[in-house]
This record gives sequence, structure tokens and C-alpha cells, in this order.
Amino acid sequence: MNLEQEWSALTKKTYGKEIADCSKEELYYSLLNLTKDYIGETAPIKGRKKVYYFSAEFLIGKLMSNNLINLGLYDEVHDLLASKGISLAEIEEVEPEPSLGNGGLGRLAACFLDSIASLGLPGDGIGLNYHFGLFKQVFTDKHQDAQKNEWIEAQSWLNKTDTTFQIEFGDCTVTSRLYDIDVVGYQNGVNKLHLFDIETVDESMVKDGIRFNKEEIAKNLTLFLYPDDSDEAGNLLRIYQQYFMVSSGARLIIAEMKENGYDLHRMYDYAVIQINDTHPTMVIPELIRILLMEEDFTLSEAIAVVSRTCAYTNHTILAEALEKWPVKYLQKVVPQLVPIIKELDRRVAAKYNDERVHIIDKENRVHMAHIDIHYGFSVNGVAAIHTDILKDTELNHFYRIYPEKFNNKTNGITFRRWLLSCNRELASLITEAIGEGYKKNAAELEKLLAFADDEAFLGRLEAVKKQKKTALAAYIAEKEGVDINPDSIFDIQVKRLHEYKRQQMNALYIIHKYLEIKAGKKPARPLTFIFGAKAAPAYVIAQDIIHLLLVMQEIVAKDPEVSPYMKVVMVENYNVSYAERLIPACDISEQISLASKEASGTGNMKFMLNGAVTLGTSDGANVEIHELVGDDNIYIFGENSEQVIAHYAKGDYVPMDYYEKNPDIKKAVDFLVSKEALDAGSRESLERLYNELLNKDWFMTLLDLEDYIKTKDRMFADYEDRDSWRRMMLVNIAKAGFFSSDRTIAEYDRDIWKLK
Ligand code: 26Q
Repeated sequence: MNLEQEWSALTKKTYGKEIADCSKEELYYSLLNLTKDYIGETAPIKGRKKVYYFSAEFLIGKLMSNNLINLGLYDEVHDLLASKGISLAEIEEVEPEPSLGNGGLGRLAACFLDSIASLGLPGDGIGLNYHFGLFKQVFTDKHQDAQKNEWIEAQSWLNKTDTTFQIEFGDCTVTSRLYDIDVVGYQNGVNKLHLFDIETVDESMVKDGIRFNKEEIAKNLTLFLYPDDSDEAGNLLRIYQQYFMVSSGARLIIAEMKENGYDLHRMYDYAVIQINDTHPTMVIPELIRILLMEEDFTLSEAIAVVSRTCAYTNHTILAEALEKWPVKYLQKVVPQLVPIIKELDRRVAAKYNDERVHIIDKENRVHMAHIDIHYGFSVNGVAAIHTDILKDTELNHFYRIYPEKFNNKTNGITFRRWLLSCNRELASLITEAIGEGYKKNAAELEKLLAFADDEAFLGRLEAVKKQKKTALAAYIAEKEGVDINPDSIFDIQVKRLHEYKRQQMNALYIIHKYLEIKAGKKPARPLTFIFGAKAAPAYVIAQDIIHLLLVMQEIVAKDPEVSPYMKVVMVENYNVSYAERLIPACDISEQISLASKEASGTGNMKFMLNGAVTLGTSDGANVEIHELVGDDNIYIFGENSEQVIAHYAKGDYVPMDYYEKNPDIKKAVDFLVSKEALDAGSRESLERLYNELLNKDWFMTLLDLEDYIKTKDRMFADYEDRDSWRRMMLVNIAKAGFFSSDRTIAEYDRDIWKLK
């Protein structure tokens, strides 16, 4: 039977209907089951050694398109439906998006799983099956509201397995049940994403919004994903979650080793555990404990074997984001690990008389990253500048002890999702120009440089961008009720809301532009500023920044003098699916973090690949984008990481100086507490933000604002030279090959995992 016959047999059997007569839901669920059948017929990836990617987050997004592309079925399904007048895109709307991640770190894990399978490497993800994932964002009265985000349905990509484990905590025992999601490689075999859940979870515990009783672990353990580290309350629950994940994962690995008849004393020959930031760090003491208590290892043997099996990736240098758990908390949740952790600390302290590298500090807090660095064999950062900062400053004491453990792995993104799936128009234009080779070997995108002076090709590139902008405008009109002009410049900043990412600096630019237009200085072409960002519910200043953006959206929209020339739109509930619509439509990619603070960024790579030009600081992977495209194809501004680090060291940054020195900056900041702003927004929020900027401004917004305004204005002017702009778009796409996660994963394998 061919695909059409199989599908129609399925719809007839399930719904008693032909394909053409099915509802969107019926088509989606039958296609889901059909696709799962195809996956079932695809060979699992096998090999002597396997990587287990441990992560508290896997921000996988919707899976239908990606799976169809990787199975080589997308065109067939698309054309079959089109021949019946049905749109595949509309059917995919039925799929709920699992939000099992906060942002970059979780999305990276998802891109990595795709690349591991696509390179044919044996590798599984280990994580948690959060029932509501990250909260759903709703705007009420220009403020963010957090609501629960359901995604698990009776029929879904999740497969319930028979694997269960008993997981013991200090005060209770729960049953862990394994659910699997198949990870299909591009023209390759299948790996698994293993998500653990408790049997006894009780969704009805969730009251209004996302409030629930944090005490009853056996009912609430896997209800929610923590909305980043700004949520002080509920830290205990976070530890329960982490231990549940790593203990289940450790038991799964040991079970697989035994099934294969492998010698646990040589575990490192068959398994490598990649620890995605410190959230899964307890896997180290937990594995040591299991080998010691249940497998007849001596303590030193267990430590040696585990240390050769585990590798750690650092994703942040923000001190406040480094996990430090009070021993008292661990004593309550996982008392069985405390003696192990104390012994690990004792061994370190016996060797190094330097408290900065000890595991337990004077205040009796356990520094999770220190466990990883001492008792793992590899420590990597996620972009060149980030790894250098780790070596030179943040982790310098460790680098001096273990220089050989430190290595860089610049992040990447899967081109299957971030080009082939989200921008089919661009992908087919590229294929027409340079063939299919780039789909397997992203470096081949460089062949596009041959078209840098080809007017016809550049015209078509511009036409694709226009098409994606028009499609986004229609979507935003429908979802947000805001009309934007596809002929305007689309300037987009989408990422988690955090002060270091400096959405507030972009907001101050918008205020500046608004005031200029009011004063009669009109831009050459209308400007559209688009934002998308969720803020951790407990992160007050981040909430204030969202409020400011929504206030500006309203003020601009209501002002007939200004609204023909500019628009501001903050989209609600920014997520992976929204990103897939926004990124292909972008002209200017905002990557404006304070230099030294953004470990890498991966949105910057997605925008570049889709022909946007970066406006950014010398931070994270922007530095490598800059090196690749050259000065002429990127707009870099602001102080560099050395200058910023020196300001922190000397404590010499005074925001008030910048406010007083530059009248434009003063006017923009004062606007926050002007009558106009206070009429539209909340005094409490806007005053708090105003005071924060003038008296603290920890992430140095005002430091770079002047250069930001100048550079952005220059960029808008340059946009009018359409020939040179189209050329910049082309160079950015052509040079994006380096940022394929296939390259990143090949490097992880070559330097760390050694699976082949
Ligand atoms: C910690 C403790 C308690 C609760 C939550 C957390 C927590 C949760 C999520 C801490 C950090 C995160 C997420 C971090 C993250 O997304 N980092 C980003 O990782 C990307 C992939 O490497 C980089 O590109 C980004 O630069 C980095 O910010």
C-alpha cells in the first residue's frame, strides 16, 4: 500500500470517512498515528557506546512537520492534501505545543537530539514529563498573567512504556514511569527522548493561574517546569524534580547496561552522560551511591568510573543563576546523597587548600557546578567568548587545576526546523541555486556567495522575505488584532525577558523615535518593532519591562501623528511555533545583551539563517557571526566584554552620568514617568523601572544606549539601499552553515563523547 492508501484505510477504519471528508482534527490524529507507524518501521540507531543527554528541559516544539521532513514524507503528504484542497499547515495547527523548556537551553537540547539522530549517533535524551510545562502568557490590562499550559492529549507523540522505578526521597517514595518520544533523524534512524513522570500526579491541584500546593510531592512533582531561577519559593520542589529525573535516568542506564551484558566497571566504554547545566548534577552522586550500595563497588572505584562517564556543559556566567543548594535542603529531600556529597567535598578539600574550589562552602551550601568540574571529565562553554570568560575569570581557579578538561562547543541549531520546515520558500530557492547538498552538509551554503551580484537571484530572495513578512502580518492581525505594514522594516527582539538581554534598551530607543516623530522628524520608511518574551512570574523588573512595552504599543497606536510611521507589537505567548513564523519575516535581528552576559544565544543564528541582519553587541555567538560575515554584513555596537568586566571590577559605572550627559537619553528616560506614560500605564511599575535605570542599572543599559541609537539609525538608513541590503542578507545566509547543530554535535562526538 502507498501512503495515500494507508492513510485512507486508517480514516475509514477510525472515522468511517474518506480523507477529503475528515475534519482537521480527524486528519491530524490519523496522520499522527500513520506517522508513528512509519517511525515504528524505521531502524533504531545502534552502536557500542551511547550518549545520554540529561536535561531538565527539552523545548521540542510541535513535531509533525519535523518528523515528516526527517522521514522524507513531507512533500508527499503536503501534495496529497493539496490535491484535495486541504492545507497541511492548517492541520498542524491542531497539534498542541509542548513547552518543556524556558528558552535557549531547552531549545538547544531539542536541536541536539535532532542532530544526534541525523548524524546516526546513538543518543537519548533524559528529562521530565511536565504536565503543564512552562506557563502560558496572557496579557491583561498591559500586564503578564501566567496560566497553565496543557499539552498532553489522549493521542500524542508520547508513548507510555512498561518501565517503572521506585524513587526514594527522605520523606516519601514515588513510582517513576517512563514515557518515550521517538526522535527521528533526517534520512536516518531513530533515538529516544525519555521523559519520566510520576504515576500519582494530580492535575486538579492547580488552582487559579499556576498556583498549587507545593508540599504534596507525590501529587505535584511533574506538574510544572520551573520558570527559571528567579522563583525563590519552591526551591525544594526543584530539588525533588532534579533528583527524580537523575535517579530514574541512572536506573535506566544501569538497566540498559545489564541488558547488554556490559561490565559496569567499564561503564565509560558504553555510556557518556552529558549534563546540561547543573540541573542534572545530582546524577553524579546518585550513580556513585548506586554502584556503591547495590553493585559492590568500593567508593574509590565508583568515583573513578562515574568521573570518566560524566561531562558538563555550562550555559551561564550570571552568578545568581549558578545553583547552590543548602545542605539542609538536600538533607530533607535526598538524605542518602548527603554523605556522598560530603565525601566528594572532603576529597577535594584534602587536595586543594582553596575554598573557592570546594564543593560545600562556609555557609553550608553545595555548589553544584563544582561537583561537575571535579567529578566529570569535560567542562565546556557554548561559544568561544563564553568559554574564554569561563577560563579567564568565572572558573579560572578550576581552569588552573584542570586545563585539559576545558573546551568550547559553539552552539548550533537544526536547519531541518529552522530553515527546511519554517521557511520552505527560502529552502526551495536555495535548492534551486545550489542543489540539495546543503541539507546534509550545511557548509555548502557558502556556494550561495556565487550569487552575490546576481540581480535576479537577489530579487527573488527579497521576494521570499516579503512573502514571509506578509504572512506574518496576516497572522499578527488575526492573533493580536494589530495591523502591521509588510512594507515597513521588521525589527524583532524575541527571547526570554531578562535585564541582561536589555529589552529595556530597545524600549528606550522606541521612546526616542516616538519623540523624534512627534517633533517632526519622520523615518524614511515605516518601522515595525516586534517583541516576544515571557518573564518569570517572580521577576518584578522583568514584569515592569513587559508593562512598558505594552504601554508603548498603546501610546504609539493611539497617536495618529505617529502611528503611520511606527508600530510596536508585543506578541502574546511567544513560543517555538511563534518563532517559526517570526524569524523568517525578520529584517533586523536584535541581539543586544550586555557584552559578557549572553553565553551564546541561538536565536541570533536562526535569524541569520533566514536572511536577517544582526544588530548586536560583541557578546556570545554574535562575536563568531561577526567574524564569519565581516564588518560589512553586521552592525556591532557598544562596549566589549573586557570593558564591561572592567566596569564591574572597578564599580565605576554610574548610570546618572549618561543620563545627564546626553539630552536624548534624558528625554527618553524621563518619558517613563511623564504624564503621557502614567496615563497609559501603572505608576508603580513605571516609577520602579525609572528608579532602577537611574540608580542601579546593573546591566548597564544607559552605557550603550547612545551607540545603540546611532547604529540602529544607520541601519534603517542603509535599508534603503536595497541592493546592498539584499547582498547582506545573502552573505548572512551563506555564512550560517557553521551554526548547524550537526557541526556542533560532530564536535561533541569528536572531542567528548567518542561514540564511533
Ligand atoms: C535554575 C535554578 C532553579 C530554577 C531554574 C533554574 C534555571 C532554569 C533555566 C536556570 C537557567 C535556565 C536556562 C538557561 C538558559 O537558557 N541559558 C541559555 O542557554 C543557551 C544555550 O546554550 C545560550 O544560548 C544562552 O545564551 C543562555 O542564556
